[in-house]
Amino acid sequence: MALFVKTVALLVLMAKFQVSLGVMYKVGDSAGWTTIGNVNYKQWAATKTFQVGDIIQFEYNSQFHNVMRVTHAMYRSCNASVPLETFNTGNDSYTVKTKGHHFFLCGVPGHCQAGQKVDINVPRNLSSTAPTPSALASPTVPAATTPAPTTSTAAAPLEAFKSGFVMFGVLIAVFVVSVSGVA
Ligand SMILES: *[C@@H]1O[C@H](CO)[C@@H](O)[C@H](O)[C@H]1NC(C)=O
Ligand SMILES: *[C@@H]1O[C@H](CO)[C@@H](O)[C@H](O)[C@H]1NC(C)=O
Ligand SMILES: *[C@@H]1O[C@H](CO)[C@@H](O)[C@H](O)[C@H]1NC(C)=O
Ligand SMILES: [Cu+2]
Repeated sequence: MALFVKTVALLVLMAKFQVSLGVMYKVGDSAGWTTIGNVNYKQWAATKTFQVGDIIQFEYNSQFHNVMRVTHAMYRSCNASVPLETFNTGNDSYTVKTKGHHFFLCGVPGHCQAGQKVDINVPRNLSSTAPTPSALASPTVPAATTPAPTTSTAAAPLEAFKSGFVMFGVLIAVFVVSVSGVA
């Protein structure tokens, strides 16, 4: 029983902090990571709300491109000489582990200058309104106040799903507390 309670408690915590809810974003959507078609990666990123745990997927022809994670200065100047990380499989997944900016460019000469660069920014503020874990101790906390749906972005159904998931976690917590109270 104790293990069960711990497991459920962990699940609830994960739900609250949305640890397991990473979203996969394919850079450039169907165009992928390329210099063809003048994909506007700045615009692509601007329409997303990135969070820690999200997976950024770069799909490209590895004969022609690569992916380098770089500093802000290198990103700005398209300097690929000392990348922080290099990926070159043609299907690379980068898991966002920290808030803030994550800068990527293609290290093939000329490509970054042509616009093959992207800034994945996880706002440092985003989760500051997240409820504290005290909901576990007092399950009656009305955690179901759904985040105000933003304008018609594609992320809206996801937000609804997430808040639903959090609510589910709180329900489980209520259940566990009542069950363990009896036991
Ligand atoms: C690129 O960045 C490295 C490291 O900061 C620096 O040593 C080098 O001079 C830069 N190259 C150019 C062309 O700016
Ligand atoms: C790339 O990898 C993802 C999983 O990480 C997979 O879903 C996708 O089908 C792969 N794409 C290609 C072209 O192999
Ligand atoms: C962070 O929060 C402060 C105050 O809560 C706000 O003024 C600022 O605009 C926020 N920054 C971002 C990047 O959302
Ligand atoms: Cu390239």
